[in-house]
Amino acid sequence: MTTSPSYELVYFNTPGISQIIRALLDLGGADWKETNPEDWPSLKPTMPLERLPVLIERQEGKEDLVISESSVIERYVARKLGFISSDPAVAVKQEQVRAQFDDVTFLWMEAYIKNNETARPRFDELIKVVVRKHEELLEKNGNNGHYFGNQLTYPDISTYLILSVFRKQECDAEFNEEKAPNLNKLLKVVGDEIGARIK
Ligand SMILES: N[C@@H](CCC(=O)N[C@@H](CS)C(=O)NCC(=O)O)C(=O)O
Repeated sequence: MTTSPSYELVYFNTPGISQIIRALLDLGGADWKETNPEDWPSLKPTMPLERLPVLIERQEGKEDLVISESSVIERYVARKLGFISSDPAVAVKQEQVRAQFDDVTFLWMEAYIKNNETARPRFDELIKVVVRKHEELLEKNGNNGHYFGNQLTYPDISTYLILSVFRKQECDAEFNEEKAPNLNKLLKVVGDEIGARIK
């Protein structure tokens, strides 16, 4: 009998770039725990790329799998727990929806977390494009609060978490109800579905 794997997420005690990974593990019902380094300088050289997050997958009879890079960990976990399609042609579109937020999230961090003034107009410009493209995608899927079919998938979860953070920081002018009804529908539908199930 094959046992299910268990996971250890190693990251700092902060939401940072691990929120989507944590949510996927919770929502997928994985057996997982998180550890926060007590002495990062000593641990750093022992990590595969000397940075966090790192995910360790343990399964009886197999060598431990140790992976780095948050976006790669997200996709691995999403695939293992059934939030990415097994059809590569659909999977790549789902990953594309998530990846479209990389640049805008980077600019948001520069502008609103690091207070880099020059990043603000670039964030304002790019978020408009992202919102326009995502409104179209959601419309094409029947504006049912999901990007693909009628079920919860990786891009639903990632968009919900990213936009919720922007909204909490009051950076949501470009995706208010009036400008982005479809994204707001997604935030409501996905929030109702998973809001209480993630930390
Ligand atoms: N591209 C990497 C970036 C990783 C990264 O910047 N990690 C930071 C924390 S958010 C880190 O490990 N900082 C401590 C260090 O570099 O020593 C990823 O997405 O995983």
